[in-house]
Amino acid sequence: MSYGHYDESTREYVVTDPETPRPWTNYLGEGVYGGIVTNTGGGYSFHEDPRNQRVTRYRYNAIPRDQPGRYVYFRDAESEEFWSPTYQPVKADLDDYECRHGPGYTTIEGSNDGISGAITYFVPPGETCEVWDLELTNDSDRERTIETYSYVEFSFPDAYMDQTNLDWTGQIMQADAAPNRITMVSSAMEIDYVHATSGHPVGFDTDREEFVGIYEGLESPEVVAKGTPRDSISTHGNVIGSFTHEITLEPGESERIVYLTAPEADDDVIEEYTDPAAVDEAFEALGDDWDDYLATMTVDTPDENLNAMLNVWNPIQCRSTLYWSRSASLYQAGLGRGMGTRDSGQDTLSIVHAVPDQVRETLEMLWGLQFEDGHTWHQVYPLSGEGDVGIANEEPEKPQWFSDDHLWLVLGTVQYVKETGDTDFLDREIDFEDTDPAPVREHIERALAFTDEHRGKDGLPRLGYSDWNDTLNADHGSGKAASMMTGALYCRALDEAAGLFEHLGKESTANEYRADRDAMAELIDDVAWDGDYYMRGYDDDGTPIGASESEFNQITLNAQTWSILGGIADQDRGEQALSAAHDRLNTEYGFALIDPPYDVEGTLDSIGGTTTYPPGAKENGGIFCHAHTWSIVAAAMLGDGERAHQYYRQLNPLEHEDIADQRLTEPYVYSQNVLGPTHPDFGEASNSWLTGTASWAYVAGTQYLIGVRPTFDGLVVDPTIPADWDAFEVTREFRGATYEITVENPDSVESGVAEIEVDGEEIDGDVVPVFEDGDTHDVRVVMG
Ligand code: IFM
Repeated sequence: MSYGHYDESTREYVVTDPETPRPWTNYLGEGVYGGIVTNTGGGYSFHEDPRNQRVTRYRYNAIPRDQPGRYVYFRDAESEEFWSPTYQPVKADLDDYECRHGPGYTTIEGSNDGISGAITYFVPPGETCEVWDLELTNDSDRERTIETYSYVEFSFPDAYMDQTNLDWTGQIMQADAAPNRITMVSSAMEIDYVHATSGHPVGFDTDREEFVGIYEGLESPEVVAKGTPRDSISTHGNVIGSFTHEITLEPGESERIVYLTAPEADDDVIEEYTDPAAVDEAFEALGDDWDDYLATMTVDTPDENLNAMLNVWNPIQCRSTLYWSRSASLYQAGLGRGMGTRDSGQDTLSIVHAVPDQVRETLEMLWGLQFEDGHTWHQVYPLSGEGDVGIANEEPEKPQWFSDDHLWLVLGTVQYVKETGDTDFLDREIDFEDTDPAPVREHIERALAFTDEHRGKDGLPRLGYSDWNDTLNADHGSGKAASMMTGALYCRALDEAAGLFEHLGKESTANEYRADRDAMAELIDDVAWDGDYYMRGYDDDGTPIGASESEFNQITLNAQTWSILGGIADQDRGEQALSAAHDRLNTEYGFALIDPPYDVEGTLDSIGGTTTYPPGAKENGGIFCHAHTWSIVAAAMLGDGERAHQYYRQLNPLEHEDIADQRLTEPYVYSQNVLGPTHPDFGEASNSWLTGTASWAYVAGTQYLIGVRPTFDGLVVDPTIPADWDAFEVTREFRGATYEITVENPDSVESGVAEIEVDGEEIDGDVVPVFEDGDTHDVRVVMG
């Protein structure tokens, strides 16, 4: 069953049935003021920090799952019937319904008995407010009078307090109302949240209980049912913003009402964005901004679903993850997690060509979380800059550091320099948590040194609280627990750092890092090779994890993929390892993370969090989509275009449109996980939007399948594709020039480049040069 379709002409995902299997969401804003909006108008907003500056409220774990939201009720003055053009919250049948999720905006249109309402929600570029632009149309053949009632429910800024300390927050928040403007204020704190509107409201409400009624719900608020706004002023309790307009329309006539919600009552902003002309201008500016962003790389291949993802929805999702890390979605409540060092470090890898400044700022923030010894805080609250060990807090007796966090920052930083050529960034002085500031290059050196100096059994990197797998908590302090995956990540980071230092003319450091890389790669290849594939590491007793001798978890995906990504396996072992993973772990929906999953009574203390999940869920044998992306990269690195493409398609959400009832999550963005083959709900996905899957799926698609990768000296074009792709095109912006790339595949190969012409001239080697001239350059690549 499908609930909508992708519209290539508008780049929108069009939802045609309001009762999607889960609320299907979109993100508003450009990382400062942000919001989540669902296909029925649900969702919530925040300013800079979803935990500490929440603007509108969300009811966690409620039914329906997305309420409250940004609603406008319609009521026919004659029939006294009321409904929501967004379907929710009234849930009255609509004659027509359509939700169009586009880049940075959502439009929901619903009509009932000849009256249609279309609401477009967006955040004007550069502003700290959200606009709801409502157009009401009389499609019937008689004059109609419609009353409209907006509804927004404010949150106390500290979203955790808002849920837990009602005794306090419920007394200190009060409302004020002036014509066209409702504010939530507090005499104790500087709070000035506002809901404003255009036109001539005939009434308002600011008190939730007055508006809704104590024994009613949002589906049938008393004020709307009776058709009489109460002009209520909330002196305590729950503050809402609601304006009532009364609109009389002749047949065929339309009228617009604009609403604004913001965390501060700035007169100029309110005046500007309650003026429909200014709203039109802002919406156009938003479109231009997204056009520019999405134009930085486009592809035209024989796979239309891949095109749609790489050109539109995957970079949209990557922008949201770079803005909000894993903090606020319908799955992550925005209460307990700030930005993750590991998570945001990986988010910087994908769209650095499109938003280099933002990537640099993110890296600066993340390097500022590093300690003198080289490890970093695990997470940070962006507003306060306060770092934290995150989930390690729950088990203070275990190491309070993670073996991988700092290494992702090395990859992100080198990728930033390759993309931009900005080597000055390496000289930028950034604070440590516990010692004097030092240039970024020294932060890199300390990160690598930390891993070098913290070893477990056999000299593999010590595990710490966990590695990439948050739920592998096997390090209890004996010094034996170790991670092959961190070892492979370390190899990749050393290799990247060696290239960087060579580029800077620091040959001896580069050579040292190459030697360290070779030593670690040899060591892993020696101690972690299990006969047919690589094992995953050791627990605190030195017992192998993810090895053929194990009772559970005899093989793990990450050990196989990272043996290739880390440059450890040679071609033979790489093929063997990936084939073993394919045979043991691959399913129609992608790779399970481990097999067999742990199936134990209680939990296994020697492994930790993984064993708290039932078999087939999340890290315990679920299809971990983030980890699956590395199978695409690994297959491409082995030159296996058929497999790389097969694995890409297995993950692509648009390929799952027709099984939406099984899948549940949005078919236009990646989810974090899918329940695995041993789970009764095999195929059901969860945690869409804010996941490392987004960044790595984009890296896998653009840099490995399509094969366009930045280097210090230019762009490499090195595709790995299915043999039956006979040609494809790419447009890529790189260091101030546009590259129009045509790839031809006359011999139906899967990888290999025979010839490259740039502006009609054949070049030596495979690196297309840097031009920095603002011009467009034609690149012709012939595979063979
Ligand atoms: O790598 C982690 C990520 O940081 C948070 N979600 C789960 C992943 C795997 O454990």
